[in-house]
Amino acid sequence: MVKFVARRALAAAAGVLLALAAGGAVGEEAQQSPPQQVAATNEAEISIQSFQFVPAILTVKAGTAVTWVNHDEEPHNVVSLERTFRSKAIDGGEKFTVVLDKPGTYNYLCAVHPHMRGQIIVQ
Ligand SMILES: [Cu+2]
Repeated sequence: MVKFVARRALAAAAGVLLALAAGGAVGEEAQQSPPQQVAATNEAEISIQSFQFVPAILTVKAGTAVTWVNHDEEPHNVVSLERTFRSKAIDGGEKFTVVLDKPGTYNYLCAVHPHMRGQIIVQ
């Protein structure tokens, strides 16, 4: 009887130790997991709508991927006056993306409709 009680006590103590060990392990795991990282938002969008670039002037940080989205039904294109980039015809619903790494001012137009002009300032 005494032996039996001792065993039960031992088992209970072992159970507590196991629980503590498990708890400790979970705690360590939580501490070791890396902090949540927010995805870099180095992306910007320019709408082509009603034969205009919106916004006409866009300021971004160097390394930003700038995407033009043509919301018109007519095809447009995007041609850098500094010859930094030049898209093919962007059909309605299509997109064109360029990554601008170097700070500076980039002027562009739609060669199909040269009155359509825009500017991107890369900081
Ligand atoms: Cu156009």
